[in-house]
Amino acid sequence: MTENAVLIADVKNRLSEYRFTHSMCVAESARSLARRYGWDPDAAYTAGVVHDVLKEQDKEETLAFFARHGVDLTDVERACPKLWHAMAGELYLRETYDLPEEILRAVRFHTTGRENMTLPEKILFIADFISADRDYPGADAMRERAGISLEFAMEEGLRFTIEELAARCRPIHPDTLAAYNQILTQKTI
Ligand code: DGI
Ligand code: FE
Ligand code: FE
Repeated sequence: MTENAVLIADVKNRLSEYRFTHSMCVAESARSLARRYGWDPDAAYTAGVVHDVLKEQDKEETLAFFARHGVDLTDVERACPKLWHAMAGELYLRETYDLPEEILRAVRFHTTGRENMTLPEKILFIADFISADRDYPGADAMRERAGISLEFAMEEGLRFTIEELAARCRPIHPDTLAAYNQILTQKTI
């Protein structure tokens, strides 16, 4: 597996200081969730470091990158550039580094979530909501939920995302809805 120092240098090079700090904070929160819920803390840290690696890449460049890789975006995906960095990030990391599949998948689904999320996918998804740099209203409530169960935090995070998108008349990706529906219908607390 590629050393963190190499990954951190790449991420630092590609992101503004603000977003680099965010990435390092997500790495810390992913590591602590991994310790709490039983994933490899080092893998979780790495996933946090790289999760937003292409977040600031130009839209045109990202579309060209998709075209080169034969990625066919759905209508919703084409309409939502905010979703691109997760899909493109996975592809970029896959072709550039030797990272475990579980990290690549966690990056791929960190923005939308999906049905049947794995533990690493859930951990990165929640780590992104509760990292130390997050100060939205409700951030502390999310941190508390994350200490109770990942699903309890996922429910709130997905509801928050869906409500905000609907309020702004934005399309909601089917994976986001599938994650939300599954969390609600399989709810145990
Ligand atoms: O990259 P970050 O800002 O750290 O966080 P993120 O990868 O969770 O991206 C959050 C953004 O993505 C936020 O503006 C909402 C948007 N988003 C998340 N799920 C969906 C979505 N946008 C659309 N249109 N549809 C979704 O299902
Ligand atoms: Fe992101
Ligand atoms: Fe992020």
